[in-house]
Amino acid sequence: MQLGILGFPKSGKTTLFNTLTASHQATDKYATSSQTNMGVAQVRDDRLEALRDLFNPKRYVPATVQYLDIPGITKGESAESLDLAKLKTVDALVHVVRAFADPEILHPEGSVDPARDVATVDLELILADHTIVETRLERLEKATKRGLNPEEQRERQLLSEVILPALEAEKPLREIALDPEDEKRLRGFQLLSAKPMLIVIDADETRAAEPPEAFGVQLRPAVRAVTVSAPIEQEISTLSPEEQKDFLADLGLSAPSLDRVTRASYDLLGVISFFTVGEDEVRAWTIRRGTRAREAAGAIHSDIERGFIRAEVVHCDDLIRLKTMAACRDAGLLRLEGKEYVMKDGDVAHFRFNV
Ligand SMILES: Nc1nc2c(ncn2[C@@H]2O[C@H](COP(=O)(O)OP(=O)(O)OP(=O)(O)O)[C@@H](O)[C@H]2O)c(=O)[nH]1
Ligand SMILES: [Mg+2]
Repeated sequence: MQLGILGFPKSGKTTLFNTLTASHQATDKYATSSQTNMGVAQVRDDRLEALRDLFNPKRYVPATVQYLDIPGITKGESAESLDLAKLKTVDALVHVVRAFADPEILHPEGSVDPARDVATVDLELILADHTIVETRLERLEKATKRGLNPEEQRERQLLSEVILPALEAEKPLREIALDPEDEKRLRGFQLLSAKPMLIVIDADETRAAEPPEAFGVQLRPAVRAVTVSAPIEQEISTLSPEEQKDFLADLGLSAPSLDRVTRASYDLLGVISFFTVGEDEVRAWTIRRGTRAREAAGAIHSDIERGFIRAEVVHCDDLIRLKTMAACRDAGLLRLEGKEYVMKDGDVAHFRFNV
């Protein structure tokens, strides 16, 4: 799972990236970065930590999310932007919006205005998509002479009757409901405005606990938003857990941004975790919401999916409460589930298979 961080220059992208991925990439008040960074963030999960404390495993493996941090985008250049093109393959976008005041750091638009920046960046994504869709339509138009096959005809209809009009109405494609077939058709184009988006408001320390709405940012469909103070969060991430708690409480926050951003990213992508436990390893696995047991087993190994017999499943809340698998079995909470079972967030599973 990969998320791409984008936004205007000097909005705090790399500061946030460093905190999320425990990296040390350069951030600067004046010089504009031209570097793309990639890093991995662990998704902190209280439930998995409780399981670790129960099993004391040799290996502890939390879920991870990958972040890509690209240089700031320039208004009006999105269609040709090579940096923006790097985000084609990501699963979701993280738009870092500047809300902090600092007279030394120039905003390319001349003033700090989060709602305007959200709209402007959306428009840039729409323009980049528009270019791709138009190019494809021109190609299909040319091909009509030789005759289009049914799939190409359907694609042309989708692009010219649904997608292009939406883009021309300046509507991000993530807001368009498509049937699964068309969604699949569209996925091949890797359009940016079709990707779910997390808006991260980078605010002054004194406003870090305020909701995004307090900055005038209206939430549209398929968008989530959180407020952080990126430099403060970076400081917090260097503290011990106890010190963190005090610091956060002073700011009126319940959890570090690292956790809030990775959690929101996770929710945005419609993914959940299931866990495997044992003396060797306690581990989280990431699957799409709605995944069935057999396919979930494939997240661990394709052999387990192929040879799937059944899953032994207990919810982590029950296991954490009763402490051992045996106690869960005695209480009738350890269930045998077949391949069609829809996995739930927080399930602890053991798969029986035969290859
Ligand atoms: N006062 C203040 N400064 C911030 C905040 N967030 C980031 N900065 C500063 O803004 C400057 C730019 O931060 P970066 O994280 O490099 O911004 P960026 O968006 O990655 O910049 P580019 O990659 O060059 O577009 C740095 O000096 C940061 O310390 C904030 O919330 N408050
Ligand atoms: Mg940067």
